[in-house]
Parts: sequence; C-alpha cells; structure tokens
Amino acid sequence: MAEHVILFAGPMGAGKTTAIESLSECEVIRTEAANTDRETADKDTTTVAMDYGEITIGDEDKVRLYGVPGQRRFNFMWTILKERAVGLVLLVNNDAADPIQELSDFLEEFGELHEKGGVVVCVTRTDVAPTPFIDQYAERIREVMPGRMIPVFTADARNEEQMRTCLMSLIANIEMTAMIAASQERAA
Ligand SMILES: Nc1nc2c(ncn2[C@@H]2O[C@H](COP(=O)(O)OP(=O)(O)OP(=O)(O)O)[C@@H](O)[C@H]2O)c(=O)[nH]1
Ligand SMILES: [Mg+2]
Repeated sequence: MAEHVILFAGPMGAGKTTAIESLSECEVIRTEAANTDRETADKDTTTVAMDYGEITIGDEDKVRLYGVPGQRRFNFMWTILKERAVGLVLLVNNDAADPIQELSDFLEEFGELHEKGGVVVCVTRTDVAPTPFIDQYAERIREVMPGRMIPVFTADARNEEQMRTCLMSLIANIEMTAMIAASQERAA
C-alpha cells in the first residue's frame, strides 16, 4: 500500500480549500478565520493554518491532501508542511492582480517539490477572468524551472472530476520519479 502526501499551495482565493473539499472522501479539517483582506480575495473566510483531506486511489493507495494558507503572514505552515510532501498542486486564480507573477513566486517557494516527486499547475477562475492564457503560464514555468516536466491545466476547484484529473497527473509523475530513483539505485 503506497501513501502520498500532497500539498495544495497558491495565492489567497486560488481555491485550495475548495479543491480539497471537492476531492476528499472524509470530512475536511479546515482552519478558517474571518477574511480581513477582501481586496485580494472577496470571500468571507481564509485558511490560517491548514486544510486536511484524504482520497484513496485504486484499491488502497492513500493520498493525504494538505492545503496551506495563501497569505504570507501564515507562511510558517508552508515550511512545516513542505517537508512532509512529495508533490505539489499549485493553484493560481486567473483573476489575481498578477497571476503570472504569483506563479513565479510560488514556484520559487515550493518548486523543490518537483525533485521530491512532482508539481502540477492548476489555473482556476478562468470563467471570471479569461486571461492570461495557459501558454503564458507554460512559458513562465519554462523560464523559472527549465527542463522540468510540469503540466498546466485549467480547472474549476469546485469540480471534482477536473480536480481529479490534475491530481492523477501529479500522482503519475510522482510514481514515475519513484520508479526512476529505484532503477538508478539498482544500477548503482
Ligand atoms: N467562478 C469560479 N469560482 C471558483 C473557481 N474555483 C474556485 N472558485 C471559488 O473561489 C473561492 C476560492 O476560495 P478558497 O477555496 O477559500 O481559496 P483558498 O485558496 O483556500 O484561499 P486561502 O485559504 O484564503 O488562501 C471559492 O469561493 C470557490 O468556490 C472557478 O474556477 N470559478
Ligand atoms: Mg484556504
């Protein structure tokens, strides 16, 4: 039985808590408090510590889903949860003030998870803001993390099937990374 710890990171209002709620088979543990930054994201609450949910893939592979706060003032949780994770779902809301810059900033902070297993970028709220386009994200990924395979999807965090597609592509990358590492160990 394999177990994966996946981190959901990204700017405030990108849909991390919503995505984990869409995916989780158990009731999600949330740590929401009143949102005092309506300018960045117009919603009632914001995550102040973490979200936690779980999903089973196949017969028995358990995937632990952790969401971190988007706000930098809670970034002590980023460090703690980053250490446990083997993969990253980086959510970016297309209606952020500068979503491409947000992508760069979060890749800089969490990009090391690519080496541990994998990273997938998931652009949300494209119905609210149709631009920037997906190839602009792909281009910035190539600049910030050249030579790495990081898929980019558009998805609605409220949609279970779309979030599952993003998650499964990440799990496939994580399993491939693990297989390559194992075969290199055998060859050494
Ligand atoms: N219209 C639209 N709304 C979306 C989409 N994806 C997510 N949302 C909504 O956007 C909001 C995202 O809020 P959260 O899930 O709290 O965002 P978060 O990333 O957890 O934010 P913090 O915890 O504050 O960092 C919710 O109201 C979702 O219902 C989308 O693709 N389209
Ligand atoms: Mg949240």
